[in-house]
Amino acid sequence: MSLAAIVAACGFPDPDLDGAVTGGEGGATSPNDVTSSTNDASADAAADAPPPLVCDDADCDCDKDNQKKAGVCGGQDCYDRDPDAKEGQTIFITKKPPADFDGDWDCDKTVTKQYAGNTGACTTGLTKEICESIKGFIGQAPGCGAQAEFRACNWTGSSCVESKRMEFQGCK
Ligand SMILES: [Ca+2]
Ligand SMILES: [Ca+2]
Repeated sequence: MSLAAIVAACGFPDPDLDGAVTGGEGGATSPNDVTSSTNDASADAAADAPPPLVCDDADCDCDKDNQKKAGVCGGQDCYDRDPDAKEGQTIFITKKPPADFDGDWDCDKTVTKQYAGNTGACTTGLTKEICESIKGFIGQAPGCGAQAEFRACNWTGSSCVESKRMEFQGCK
């Protein structure tokens, strides 16, 4: 009897075809690309690094630094979760290494810190050359990516003058 009616009542997929054109005319993003040129001299990208990449074991270059990872892939990249870590890295990296990485950013199997600690004072009577070579942390050298008080000596033409600042320890 009313079987057909029941099937009819239940069986219709809702043909909601009206919503085909959604969202209007391809959202034109504002061309006012405000590339802020506020010259921030203190914009050293240190401190908190982004979390390490999540990688597939089969991916031989997960961080896309153009070096295959060491081990199974036979490459030179000692840490394939961050493109800053690669063989031949020339600069000292001042961000904190991730928990599973020691800061050997150039993959030469040794963590080299950029600056030493217990740096000598900018005393009078130094030559220009020696004065300008004094640069380092005032106390103990902090760990990779950590910050501490830093001293640099500058030659003014006649004397050796100290400048202090907070500085991040670079490593490679
Ligand atoms: Ca890498
Ligand atoms: Ca190294």
